[in-house]
Amino acid sequence: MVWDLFCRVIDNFGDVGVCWRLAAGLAAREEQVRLWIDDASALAWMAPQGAAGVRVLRWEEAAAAEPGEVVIEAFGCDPPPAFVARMAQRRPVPVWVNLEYLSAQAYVERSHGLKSPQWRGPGAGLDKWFFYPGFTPRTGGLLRGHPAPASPRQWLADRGWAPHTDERVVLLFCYDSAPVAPLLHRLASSPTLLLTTPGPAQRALAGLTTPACLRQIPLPWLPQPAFDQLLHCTDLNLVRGEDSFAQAQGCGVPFVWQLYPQADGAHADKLDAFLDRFIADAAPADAPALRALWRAWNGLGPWPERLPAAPDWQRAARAWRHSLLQQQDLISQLLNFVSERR
Ligand code: TRH
Repeated sequence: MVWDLFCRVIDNFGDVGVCWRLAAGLAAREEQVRLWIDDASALAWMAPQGAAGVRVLRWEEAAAAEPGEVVIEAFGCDPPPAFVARMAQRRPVPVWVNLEYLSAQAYVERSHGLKSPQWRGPGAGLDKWFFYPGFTPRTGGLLRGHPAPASPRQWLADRGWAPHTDERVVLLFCYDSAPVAPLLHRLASSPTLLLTTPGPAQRALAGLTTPACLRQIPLPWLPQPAFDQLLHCTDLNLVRGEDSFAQAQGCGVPFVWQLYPQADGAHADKLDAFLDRFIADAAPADAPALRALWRAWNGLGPWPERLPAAPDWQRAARAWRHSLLQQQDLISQLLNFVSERR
């Protein structure tokens, strides 16, 4: 089938990151994907080779296009009205799916799969379906990334990022608001190689004196497959937003999430909702310290004295990965969801 995937880049890279991963994943299942995007600039480093089966097209050109069998509206981005009008004229009408943001909150299970009949506007008569990613069988699941490299240590060494024998490897991908200084202070308890992503992470380190036993290697922007693999090669991943957060969970490596800050503080509920599930399922030994660390990293509470102990944290991360592997991945679920509604 032909899938029209609409992506409007708000800021940062999650919108395009999720949409690219979805587009490439659908194309890998022999679907034909047209990615209509208003700002494709990040794809230059995120997907330098593109993907067979995916055409990246300019948003404004969609108005003149004939809709395919499926239209995916990412994060409620409102496809161009002229395109929606053509959808209403098409026979059979396309399956129209709104792909929502990822959250562990209870509303997701209540909302996933609901139909929203369109009474007014260019799409009058069409049904829009809500599809929510999530962590439980009553959600649409998660987009799965690229698998671990055969030898993580060799993968790092091939790129000049190999740790010294006694160093743990930590990836830092964060927003400008991240409290990096107290994090470095706690990482300094043992030799650490800190791999920093471009932008806020590297800017934060530039402004700080790094502790003696902490060594930084600034990374370039990596193509998404390489970034996925990197997450498998570390001992701790500090991730952010939506897609790197989702990918880190598939690695069985301890992770800390910095949420996209929301003015009304809604991100605090999102954080607690996820941690409630993670703690209930993976049962980390030092749950209070883990929750304190996550809240402190998001500016929502005081720092714990030390980081959770690594061996148990690794066990919990592997347990969580195992739980997530029990659910069907998002692309498989989306394919079924669409074929049931055609
Ligand atoms: O960049 P983000 O903060 O994106 C955010 C969130 O998606 C948030 O939900 C959304 O509301 C906001 O954008 C508008 O973090 P995220 O979601 O992890 O997206 C980053 C993408 O970039 C992800 O797909 C991973 C990819 N990436 C690479 O491919 N290479 C890299 O080197 C790095 C650092 C990231």
